[in-house]
Amino acid sequence: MADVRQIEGEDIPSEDARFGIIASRFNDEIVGKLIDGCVRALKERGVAGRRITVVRVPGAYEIAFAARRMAMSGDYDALIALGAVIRGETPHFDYVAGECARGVSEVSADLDIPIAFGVLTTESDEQAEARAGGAMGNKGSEAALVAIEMINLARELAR
Ligand code: INI
Repeated sequence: MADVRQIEGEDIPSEDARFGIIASRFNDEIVGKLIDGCVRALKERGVAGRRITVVRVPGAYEIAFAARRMAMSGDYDALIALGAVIRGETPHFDYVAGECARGVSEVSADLDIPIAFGVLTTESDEQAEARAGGAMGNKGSEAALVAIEMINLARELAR
């Protein structure tokens, strides 16, 4: 590997990077923790609050629509999708979770913008809690780091 060219996005955000978070209200207790973890992780790495926008939507199914409008605005360098789809609560879990993921990746590809996917899809409340600041970490914070890295990578690859 020593003789190959490797390109990786840095984990330090550039001062001008702008982040848009789309977060669903369904399972708000969980999603609130994802938002807190995400915003905290961005701020800890030096991102100013004025460079972070949080848009709320009713459920995970609506995330892609808001993400598309935000991407179309040109106001963001990366988006972060946050939500919680819990199987125990819905017979249409697979539709909501599947369409959310499909919609978000379509927006990313169609509008050429990195989108970090921090939407939990779990079997139970307990599994979701564990990933929202519990034993399995905070997927909102992890998504923030992904967004930082992907903005830097996108800039590297655009050169
Ligand atoms: N939305 C979620 O974000 N998580 C869920 O677990 C969920 N369940 O259980 O149904 C859910 N449903 C709502 C859905 O996202 C839409 O808001 C709704 O279908 C209206 O379009």
